[in-house]
Amino acid sequence: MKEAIFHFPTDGKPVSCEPIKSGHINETYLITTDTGALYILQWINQYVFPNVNAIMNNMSAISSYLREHEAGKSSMISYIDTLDGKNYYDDGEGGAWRIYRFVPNSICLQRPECPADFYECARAFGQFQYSLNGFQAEKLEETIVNFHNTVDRFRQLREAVANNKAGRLHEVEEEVRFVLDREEKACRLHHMREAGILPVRATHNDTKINNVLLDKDSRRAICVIDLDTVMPGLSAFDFGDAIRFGASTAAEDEPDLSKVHLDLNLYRTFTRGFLEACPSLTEEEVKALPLGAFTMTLEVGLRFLADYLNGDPYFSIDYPEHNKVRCRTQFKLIRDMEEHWDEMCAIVEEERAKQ
Ligand code: GN1
Ligand code: MG
Repeated sequence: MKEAIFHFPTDGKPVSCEPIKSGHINETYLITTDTGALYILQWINQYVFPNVNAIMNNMSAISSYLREHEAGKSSMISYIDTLDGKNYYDDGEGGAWRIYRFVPNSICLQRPECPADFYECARAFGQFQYSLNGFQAEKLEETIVNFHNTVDRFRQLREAVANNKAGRLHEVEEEVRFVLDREEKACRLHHMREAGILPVRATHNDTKINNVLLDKDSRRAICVIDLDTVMPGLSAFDFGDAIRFGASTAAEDEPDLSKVHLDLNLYRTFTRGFLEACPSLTEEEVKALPLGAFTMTLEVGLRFLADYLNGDPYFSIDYPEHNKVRCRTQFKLIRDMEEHWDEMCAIVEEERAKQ
């Protein structure tokens, strides 16, 4: 049992604590009490999120906005204050902990089991974006500075290559070249943001399918979770990250690259759900969605690669080559996107025309 749980008010006495393996950054546990109440306990990784207050402030800014403007339409999990009234528990050893009540009958998926699951996720992320349409993004703190600043991600990769800290550069020279060859296209979204062509919004920024809770029976989306990276960003980030993860035919760490493809049917399904649920996107934003998929895929591949070169300080790994395997799946998806680029753009156009 994690000691931290006893710093929160719970219905009944906590009797069991099971780790939930989901995500590469924080640690998550399911707590059961002797009255059968269920809670999710989370340890926040402060190497990645040094400013826990910023996360919690962003979350309350968003939840009060949604409560005021969207009563009943969008739901959000709410964290429970500690026994001494704080919004997280600091264990004094660099650990920050928080809890919320397990959402009854909810599941989260690592991959869509059918297109309808992915459609539900698309609607959930689209709805999240739409419901924050009037929210002033600049009210949010940057919980990770330059998180989707692709230009800065290239700088970080170059630094990792120059330092070759883990002595692994010789293993991934081809991957490094692959990324550097695509720098211009990968940084295009960032420049469009800077030029004011694309509006800056409050975005989720980590739209993996496992960040949506679905109802176990109806399979309808309940809400989006993991709001730690909600920050000012581009709608294309949320669309793109969801595609790179959920429209792939294989897991993010599939070692057999022949199994990794972009599934264009899933891509279409997601596009439809996202556009239906988020009618507030500008024409430029809709046109930029395929570029969002390309950018998010290349960027996270670059981040896995840089982490591998740095000796894996950022993403949790199950075996030494894990980040290298992850970066290769992302680059395989990029190759697929390049091959099907015109189709990707056409699908967005077709689905937009149907709205
Ligand atoms: C991390 O921990 P998780 O799975 O929610 C990462 C995302 C990456 C993702 C890759 C704060 O998210 O940016 O896209 O891994 N989150 C952070 O699977 O860096
Ligand atoms: Mg997550």
